[in-house]
Order: sequence, then C-alpha cells, then structure tokens
Amino acid sequence: MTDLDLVVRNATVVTASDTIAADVGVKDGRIAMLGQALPAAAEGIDARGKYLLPGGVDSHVHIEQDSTETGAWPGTDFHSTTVSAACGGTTTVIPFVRQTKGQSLSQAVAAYRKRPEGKAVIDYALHLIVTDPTAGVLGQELPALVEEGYTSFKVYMTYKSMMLSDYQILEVMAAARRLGAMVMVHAENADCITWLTEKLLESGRTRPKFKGVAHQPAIEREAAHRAITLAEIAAVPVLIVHVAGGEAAEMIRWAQGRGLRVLGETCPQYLFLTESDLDKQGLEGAKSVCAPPPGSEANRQALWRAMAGGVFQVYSSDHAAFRYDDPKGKLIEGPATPFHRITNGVPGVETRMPLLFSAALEGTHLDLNRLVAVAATNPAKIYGLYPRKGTIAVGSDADFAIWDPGKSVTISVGGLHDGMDYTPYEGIEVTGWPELTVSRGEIVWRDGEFTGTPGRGRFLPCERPHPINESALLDDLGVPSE
Ligand code: DUC
Ligand code: ZN
Repeated sequence: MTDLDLVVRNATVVTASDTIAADVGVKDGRIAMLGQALPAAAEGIDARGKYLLPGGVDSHVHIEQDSTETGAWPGTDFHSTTVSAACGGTTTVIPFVRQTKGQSLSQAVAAYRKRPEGKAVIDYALHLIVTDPTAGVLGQELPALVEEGYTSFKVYMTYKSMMLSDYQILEVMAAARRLGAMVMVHAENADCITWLTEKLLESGRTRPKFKGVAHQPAIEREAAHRAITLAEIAAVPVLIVHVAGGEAAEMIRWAQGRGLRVLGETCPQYLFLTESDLDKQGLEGAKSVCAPPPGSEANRQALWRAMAGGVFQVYSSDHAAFRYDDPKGKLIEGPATPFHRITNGVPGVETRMPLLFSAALEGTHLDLNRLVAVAATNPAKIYGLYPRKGTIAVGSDADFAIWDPGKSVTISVGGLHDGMDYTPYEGIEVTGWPELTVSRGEIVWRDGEFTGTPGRGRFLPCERPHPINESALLDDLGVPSE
C-alpha cells in the first residue's frame, strides 16, 4: 500500500532545462516524487513514448471582458475558456482586471473577481490594467493590491479609453519600482494609427487587410523604443506584450544588449499567421484581425529568428475571443464593417501550446526545453508564480500534460472547446497534442473527454516577481551616488 494518489510511469519529462526519463508521483495535488520505479499509486498511467510537460502558463488572456473600441462581448466565458486551455495543455491562465477611467482599481478587482467563481476549471492569477493612475491609485490602491497578490500592471500606449501619456506611464513605472511589481506595455503609437486610419478611410480603403497598413511595423517599433526608454528612465524592468513586428523585436534585442531588463512576449498569431490571412475572401480576413496585426512573411521569419535568438521570454495567446457570426462579435457593423471597426482579438488559448509543440518537434527555431521555458516556466517566474507553477519539481503543484508526439491533428474549430465559431488556425496540421492534462493532481482532460468540475480553479495570489534593489539598478545605469 502506498500513499501516492497518482503515478505516471516511463514518461519523457521535459522542463525548461532538462529532458529526463522518469516517473512522476503525485500526492495531495502536488508533485511528491520524481524518480525511477516509483511505488504503486491509487491510479497509474503508462506514458512510454510520450512527453510529460509542465502545464502551460498562458500569461496573457482576455476573459469576459468587452472590447473598449467596439463594445463587442466575447463569445466565451471563464468556463469555456479554461476548459479550452486545459484541453490544449495549459493549466494556469492570467487574465486582466481592467480599470475604467474614474473607477477605483480595487472596486474593479472586486467586481472582476466574481467572474471566475463557479466557472474556472484551472487556476488563475490576475494582472491589473491601469487606465487612471490617480494619486490614490498610485499611492494607496496599488500598494494594497500588490500585498494581495496582484503584482503586474499593464499600461496601454494606444486606445483612447485606456491609453496613458508618457508622463502617466512613468508614474505607473515608478510605483512598480517602489512596489517590486512588473510592468507590461501594449506598445503602439496611437496618433500614427489614427492618422493612417483616417487617410485610408478617406481613400475608400476599408477592407480588413488595411488593418496591417494602419498598424504598420514602424508604429510598434517607435512605441516599443519609447516604452523601453521610459522604463530605463524609471529604472524598472518592463515586458513588451504581443510583439508582432521584427522591428520591435530588434528594439528589445538592442535594449537587452545594453543590459536593460527588457522582456519580450510574442504570440501564435504572429508566428503562424501573416497579412495574407487578413486578405482572405470577403470579410474572412476579420478572423485574423488583432492589434497589432500579423505582418508579412519576412516579418514572420524575423520573429522566429528572434524566438531562436532568445529575444522573447514569453509566448502567450493574447486570447481575445469574439465570434465571427454574431452582431456583438467581430463584425459589429455587419458586412459593411470597415477594418478599424472590426473587433480586435483572436481566440487561441487551446491551440497555443500545440502549435509551438509541433514547431519544437521540428526543432528549427526551438526545442522542447525552450518551449517549456517560454510557455510555462518564464511566465511563472516573471509573474511570481514559480515554482508553484511552471515546472516539474518536487513540491510544485501537480500541473502537467502528457503529449503524444505521434498524433497528427488538423486544427479545426469543431475540435476545440472554447465555444467559438471559428479559429484563425483552421486547417493547420500539427504533430502532437495533449492526451491527458492534470491540474493540481486531478485528471481534467483524458482521451478527448473533459472531466473537471466548474469552479474547481483557484485564484493564485502572485508573489513579487522581481524584488528590485533600487540602488543597484541605479548603479547599473551609471547614476552617481552623490
Ligand atoms: N489587441 C489588444 O490590444 N487587446 C486584445 C486583442 C488584441 O488584438
Ligand atoms: Zn491582450
């Protein structure tokens, strides 16, 4: 008789650093043993010929959040999105609490915290979107919220209802520095987008493909460089989210080369889609409209090189799922919707890991260890969830997926679980798919069946990601002490 609840035998266990043949023993929701020939357990699984990876940490997802631009409402909720995540090998998601201008951030948190209740099937943490950095928010609310486990602040450089001035971004960054929180930046130049959009519309260019012109790579490049500069001045680490352009990636590489703590995140829509997806028949291109949008094939190759070269630390889905055939979805003005009124965002929480797993098996730009790093371990570290989440180690939560590298799947909306009416990855063939997902020791997805109960997912308070030694940072930047 043993006290293990679950043992997975003969797996090829992949972490961010190692690939080992091992058994994994689970007790009370945590990994209790790693080794060879582990004792029997209440349940045993043979994973010979399969990979066992940490459950993915998708650190950029939008759930039950309207579009500030079009007012669209997602076609999915906390239940369908987290089921979908688990079926794709992800066991932690980090959505956003968004403050509206004039609103108390703490009230926004209290209201949003109700949304996952009774619905989430995997664990979740929350980022804060700061749209109104008043003295009260900076001086009282953020310090209290950091103590409660909300340790990452996102700011926008675009979108009228959310964007901050450079001055305000510096204020948020300074607060993050004082509090040891992480700053995430959506980097696009708002005025450039507005000006180009006006010119395009004046000349009758309204089709989805013009989204790519209105958000051309220089717009992200300029803003990424500005965000890096602001973070340098505020002496704080910064993460540039959803990097779409090779040019912005160059800015990040440049900053990293100077020793600045600048991190980069990219997403499947930029590694697997291009501007040709925006230019499909009729309004089909709307299915790939997001901001920033996917770019040229040469741009896509540049992003893969940046992934191979270590520029990106995080690979997230930026899942923002608005239905195509729905008056409250992508095409808010129906068949006549011009590109700038198409709701931004693509679904991708379930396909994120399989797309990159397949690429990692090919091995051209990354291997499975690097996949684990960017899709699980790094986000867990950056957002203060490590080592509880993001790795396979004794004491960590038993969050993992068993991947069958022999399984070929043609991605199709019918095979996904997010409740959406399309996937932008329709028809892409991938090798490998999770056949089983375990969340805190419980099998929630096995052989095509989801078995987790709604509401079992728990809120994860985050630790401070980067305890910052302010004087050391200033020394790094060459600031004299007197
Ligand atoms: N862009 C955003 O800024 N947010 C959600 C979706 C998107 O495409
Ligand atoms: Zn986003």
